[in-house]
Amino acid sequence: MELFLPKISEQGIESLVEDINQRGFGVLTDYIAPPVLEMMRAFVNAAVRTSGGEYVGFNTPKALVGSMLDQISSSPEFQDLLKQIYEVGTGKPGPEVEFYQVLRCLAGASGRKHSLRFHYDSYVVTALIPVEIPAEGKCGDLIMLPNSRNIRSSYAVNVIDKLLLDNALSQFALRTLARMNCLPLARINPIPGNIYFFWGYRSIHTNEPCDQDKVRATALFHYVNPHAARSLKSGSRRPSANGLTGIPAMEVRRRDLEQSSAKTQ
Ligand SMILES: O=C(O)CCC(=O)C(=O)O
Ligand SMILES: [Fe+2]
Repeated sequence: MELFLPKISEQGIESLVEDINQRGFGVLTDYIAPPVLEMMRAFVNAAVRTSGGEYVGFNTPKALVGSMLDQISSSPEFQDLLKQIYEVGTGKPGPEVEFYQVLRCLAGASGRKHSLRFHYDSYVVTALIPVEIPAEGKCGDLIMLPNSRNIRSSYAVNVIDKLLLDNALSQFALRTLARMNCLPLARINPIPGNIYFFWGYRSIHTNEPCDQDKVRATALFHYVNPHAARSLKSGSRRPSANGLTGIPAMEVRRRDLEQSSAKTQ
């Protein structure tokens, strides 16, 4: 199927960036055409069936062939969109680098392990395409403390930020405060068809769990790791050969901590 993505005007990009800066996220409605969304859903449903109704994740374009998500990341319009958001948001030229692309399918009891893990992404721009979101009950909102840090000039400071967040005490405190409504959280109830953008590197964020008998699938596109050169030197993990991330949550967090990515290798 041919992929058609709407072209976003310069003004459209500017208002997206303003939204990301002001309220934590920007959204383009009806960005993904219904037949394309159907193909993504068919891919997700087949993957969840194969995994016996449990969590499954993918993190390479190769593993996503047939889902249309590989075509999105290689689309010049889409690449340009993220590049422009980066450029308007940071005032720096957007480098020609590939996205670090992930598809996460939350399902079954294991879906919980992949929820409520507050983190910073390793990449400046995060684009999120909701593929399958439960229509009722707990649907797994994305919650965030928008723009809670700046882009660190030093890799070491970035690691310290992550260590301060990636420990049982901080995670417990954030979960408790979030439950008590004591945090200035931005909340996204993602609507399939739309695409959402936020500064993943700068914002503490996570998804809430969804009901175990439902599927919640989101595709993520990450752009520009500010510490890519440093991450390369420190040696990063490669995604598995088949791009299937069956990664236990701890490893996802370690992956983030180590700044490893498909892109930097
Ligand atoms: O699935 C989501 O809503 C967010 C996932 C996320 O933050 C990530 O994979 O880095
Ligand atoms: Fe994230």
